[in-house]
Amino acid sequence: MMGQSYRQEFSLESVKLSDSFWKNYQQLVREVVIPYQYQVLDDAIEVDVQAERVDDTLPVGKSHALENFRIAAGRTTGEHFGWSFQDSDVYKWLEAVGYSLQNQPDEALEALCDEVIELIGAAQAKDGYLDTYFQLKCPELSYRMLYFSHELYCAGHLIEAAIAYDQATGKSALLTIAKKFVKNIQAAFGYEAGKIQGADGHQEIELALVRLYEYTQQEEYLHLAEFFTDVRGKDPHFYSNEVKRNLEEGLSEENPTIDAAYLQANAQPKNQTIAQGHAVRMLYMATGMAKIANQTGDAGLLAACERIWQDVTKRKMYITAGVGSTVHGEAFTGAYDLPNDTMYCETCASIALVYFAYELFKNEPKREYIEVLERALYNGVLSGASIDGKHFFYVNPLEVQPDSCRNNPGKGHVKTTRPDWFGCACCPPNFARLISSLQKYVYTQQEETLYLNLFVESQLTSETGTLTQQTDFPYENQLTIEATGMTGRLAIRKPSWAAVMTVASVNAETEIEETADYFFVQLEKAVTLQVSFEQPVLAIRSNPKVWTNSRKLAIQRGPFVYCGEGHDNPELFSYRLTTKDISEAKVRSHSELLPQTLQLDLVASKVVQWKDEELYRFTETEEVKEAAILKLIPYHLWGNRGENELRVWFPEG
Ligand code: FUB
Ligand code: ZN
Repeated sequence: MMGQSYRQEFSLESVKLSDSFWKNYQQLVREVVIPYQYQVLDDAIEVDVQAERVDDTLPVGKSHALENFRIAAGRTTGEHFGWSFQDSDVYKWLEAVGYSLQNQPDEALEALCDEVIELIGAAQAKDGYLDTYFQLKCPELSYRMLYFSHELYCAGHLIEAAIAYDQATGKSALLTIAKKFVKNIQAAFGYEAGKIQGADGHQEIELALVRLYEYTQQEEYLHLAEFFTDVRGKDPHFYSNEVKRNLEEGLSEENPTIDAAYLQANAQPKNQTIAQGHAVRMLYMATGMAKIANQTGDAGLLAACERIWQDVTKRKMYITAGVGSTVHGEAFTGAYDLPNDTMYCETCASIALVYFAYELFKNEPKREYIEVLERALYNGVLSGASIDGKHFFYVNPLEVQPDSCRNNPGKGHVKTTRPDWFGCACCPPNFARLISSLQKYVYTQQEETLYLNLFVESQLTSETGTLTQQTDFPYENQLTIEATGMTGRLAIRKPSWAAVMTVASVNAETEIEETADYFFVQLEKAVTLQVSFEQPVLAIRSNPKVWTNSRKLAIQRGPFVYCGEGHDNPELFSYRLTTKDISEAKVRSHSELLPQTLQLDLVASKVVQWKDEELYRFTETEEVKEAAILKLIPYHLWGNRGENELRVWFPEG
């Protein structure tokens, strides 16, 4: 069952992007985000490094990520600074560079990476172990605090970086370092007597090991991924026993209460039924499970993935594809609990949802996976970075009232503008690695069917031929697809936001079959297809069980969820609107944000303001309203024009 070639993910090299929307983002990552992030990781520029939430004990002020490696390598002296997973910031940056170099070679950048890789190699212990936090602070606790340590999480990011860099440059130094670390892990973990029978508190290595297997075809890596996925939750007391043992042996004085469900370790993953606990961990775990199932055909694991998927997307996901409803543990909460102003919606969690959706799609090509993937990409992921590429959101709110964020400690994590950097900097380089590998998600081969998942101007070169997509989507409503030398059939997704979608062949007689979700087109001959659709402005309602959105409407056009900002709409919280206002919205160009941005103007209404000293009234039965224009922009662009109010869900009326 290994290496099923009929489920094919295309390499970055085989898909060339020319799309104006995404190419601009990739260019931003290449020209601004990557150099900026290096300078931050190297502490070479003055930046305001903020805590991701209100907690005076969190590391702030600097990154120190590269310096930690220098100290571990013995090239300088000092103490480790930052989170136990600070190393992963460097690995994720390297991974982003690996993809970027695949898109566009850059000798100077490659030389810089080679230096960083040499440094990482120098920091690695002789036995392959590599984690600057434990090496510098408490070597006696390595692999003994898995509930907290992130050693294997970092190893996972190292593996992913190593693959990307090897693909880009053919240079295997980082891969050699990663494999050496894996050997060390293999020697320490496993079902064999004397080995540790537990997994990292933060999943990541599982999905990375499957990627390493895919890249090297060495089955030992897949087996290790299976081990970590199987052992998790087998003994629900594994992590609390770890704590007890360290206390008994005098190795640590830490005595935290372990919540196995928070660590998704209360049951084995194959038996899990809901999305619970830390959101990113949950979704990285589910991605790993889906990747294993894709390689082994493990139906039980896939069924568990599907249960988790249903729980996330039918009960716990925001309209922006943000997930994680609470700052407390950066976690999922209960079904339909989707507060818009205290939520977490970490950028990494939406990125993880993209990964999970894509792996499920590779297992079974259902449109719903790509629908969520697209929703996340254009909304909850893109909102993670500013258009200048140097500011980032960790938490992505759907409703912001700046005064309330300042004064209400329950909203201390909700930043009103994107900071330069975070003490916990997981999101910015995660953003960079996803954007620079975006073309991976555009096409997927499933047996004889080539799926066109995303409307992105690009050229795919397959083993037999080429397929090009020409379009100025999302700014225009058509695609021209040309296929030559291709075999099988093409499946063109019918996005649920599209109306009146048609596909016609303009040069050859070819069979086109339409289903509810796809157009299927035979590709035996060279064919040119004209695809057209409309992008109506759509009103969205939540399931009535989402109490916070009761009698509220959100607005979407094409893949973009729209939002209002105080900058364009003073007294933003006074607006009311109807489905008719939404359907009659005028689409016009917006001049301040990204080129070609489309703004929506709605003739809505606005509640007439009361006198300031009045807080409540007995007598009023109807709100007194006046007509007012509500100007909306794509959600991902909010917060680029200074601090101001934000709203996605508007009261109906
Ligand atoms: O713990 C590592 C990363 O930092 C997580 O994925 C994020 O949620 C943040 O806590
Ligand atoms: Zn993050």
